[in-house]
Amino acid sequence: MRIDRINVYTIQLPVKGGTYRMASDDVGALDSTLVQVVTNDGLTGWGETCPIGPVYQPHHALGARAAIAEIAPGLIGSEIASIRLLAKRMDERLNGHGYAKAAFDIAFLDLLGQRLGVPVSTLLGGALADRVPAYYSLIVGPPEETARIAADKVKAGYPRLQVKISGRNLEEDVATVHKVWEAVGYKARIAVDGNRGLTIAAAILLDRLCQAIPFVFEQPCNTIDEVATLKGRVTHPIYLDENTEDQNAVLRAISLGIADGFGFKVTRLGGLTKMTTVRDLCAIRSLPHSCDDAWGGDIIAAACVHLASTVEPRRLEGAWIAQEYIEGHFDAKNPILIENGHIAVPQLPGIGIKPEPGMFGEPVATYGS
Ligand code: 0XW
Ligand code: MG
Repeated sequence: MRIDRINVYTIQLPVKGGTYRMASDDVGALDSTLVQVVTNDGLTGWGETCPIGPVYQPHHALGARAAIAEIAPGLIGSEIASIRLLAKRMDERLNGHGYAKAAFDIAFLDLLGQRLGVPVSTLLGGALADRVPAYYSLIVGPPEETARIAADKVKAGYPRLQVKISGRNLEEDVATVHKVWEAVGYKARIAVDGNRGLTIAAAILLDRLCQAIPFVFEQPCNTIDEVATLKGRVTHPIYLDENTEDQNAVLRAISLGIADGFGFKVTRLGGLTKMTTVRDLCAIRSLPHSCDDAWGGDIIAAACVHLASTVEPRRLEGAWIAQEYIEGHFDAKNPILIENGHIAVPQLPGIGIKPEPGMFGEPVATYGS
């Protein structure tokens, strides 16, 4: 099975409700990039990468497409057999840019799964469950309203909530955390996500002012070094998200003991294959983590769910997919759906998503024949 052609498509994914608000940025529509890898024996594999705007991480949609333009010509004619060899080939074309390579990694696993007749979860080591928990992300908003949505989402079955804070005064952040806790109590696990926005001082004060509330503190400050200084000065467990820019950052955070868990993004870590390494490092140290991406449609959602199904359930902080914030699906027959706060793991061979023909329009780039 050799690669004959690579088509690159784009789709705009507008945010339901208008704005997704985080400390680091407000976004209104996300620009997703899809790669379609066509083989000489007529199989088609799909991958996707969709940064949540250009500010959240050092990634952006045009950057992904520029990186794909460097990589794609060198992949034409390659055998889809060894994922490692394909990764090596991509590294020989371009240094870094894992978030673009991730789209290819997903497409290669999709093809290999179809060829072998197994779902991608099997290629990642094997599923431990046939459905995985999701979590709901509450955007930065007024305390009362945030608490009301939190209570609704718990009623809808979500076992975990992420409360976004920062980018405003401390009083509102503290009030939001208290109101959400009063509204949901122990009915859901809570993460409080600063999205890099708090100073060290503000993180310490928020920790003290919410002392009795059980939550994990996600990416409170901008850098790994700032977050490291919080260790021993705050009482809430600390999770890293944005700072885990690659596998090495995860290894460093684990070995320095500065993270109690992680919010992982599949494309930021360079794809599903690279994620299996950090997943296993976390298993060695009993560290919890989520299986998310920053944004994206059903292909990214499926990738997150396949990966999440391979994580020991007691350490799985859920899969975050953008479904609650976007309209429609790529594959009407097999959409990735959150039901009762959980997501069924696709059982079809490959990634389990076949976008409707023509739904992305004409390719923005084509490589090969
Ligand atoms: C909740 N998310 C997974 C979606 C947005 O990309 C932000 C992100 C996070 O945890 O920071
Ligand atoms: Mg986060």
